[in-house]
Amino acid sequence: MDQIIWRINHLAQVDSTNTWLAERARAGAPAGTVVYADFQTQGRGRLERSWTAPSGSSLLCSILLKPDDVADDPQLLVASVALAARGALVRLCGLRPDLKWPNDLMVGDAKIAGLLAELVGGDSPTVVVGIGVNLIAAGPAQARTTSVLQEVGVRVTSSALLDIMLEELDIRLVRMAGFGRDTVREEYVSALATIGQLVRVEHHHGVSRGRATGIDATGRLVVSVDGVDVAFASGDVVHLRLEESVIG
Ligand code: BT5
Repeated sequence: MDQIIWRINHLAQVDSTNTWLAERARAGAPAGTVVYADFQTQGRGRLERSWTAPSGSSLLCSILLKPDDVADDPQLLVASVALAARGALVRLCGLRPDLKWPNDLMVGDAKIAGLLAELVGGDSPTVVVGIGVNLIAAGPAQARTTSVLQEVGVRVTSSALLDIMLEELDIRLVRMAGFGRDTVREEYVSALATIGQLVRVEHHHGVSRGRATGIDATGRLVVSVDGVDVAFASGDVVHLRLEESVIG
């Protein structure tokens, strides 16, 4: 695969970088179009939740990918972005967050980054992958969150993180398009703090509990529920170890 050409747009303010980029995608923007903003007035999380960050405190960006160009596997594609962000943080400041399935970046039980992937309609499959990384301020007080500054005392700028993250993403997209897909999957498994944990999975059909045992070939979380392996393509995961240790 040819290396993607990144076309980077910078905005002082936008409603949501994902919304902005989805509109550009519908108007024909090519794979590799990227937008990052200093502030979002309507930053979005998954399932209609919101993502909030003070102006200039975070990397708030979205990346346009066309899976036919790079892979036909959305979950591993999104994981590639999460792993790229993690790889960039390691390079820039030595911070190595764990991943929590599907794609949160965590330091211990505090969330430092979240990802939102959205399929955009059109002739060819098009995915907008958004990521918010807390750099100099943590998230809302009601959630357990942290920032790079809080963890390692380093002020990383959003443009520096974006540049290195795209370099790291290049490496993984090339792997995904060739024979390196297993390497990406292995990196995902080794970064996921979820594997081996007792978990509660909140999904479309209800709630399941069990031990997370791995990731299948397409990136779904495999959980042993009452002795039966169940694969989840989406959902919210709670790691129960911490809750249980509080309960006793
Ligand atoms: C996510 O959703 O974690 C996906 C977040 C994606 C944000 C990026 S920013 C650039 C791009 N443009 C967008 O509009 N969105 C993407 P979810 O797993 O649903 O988590 C949402 C929850 O995280 C909220 O309900 C809060 O509890 C918490 N939260 C909100 N802001 C946060 C922050 N800055 N840091 C940590 N947690 C936060």
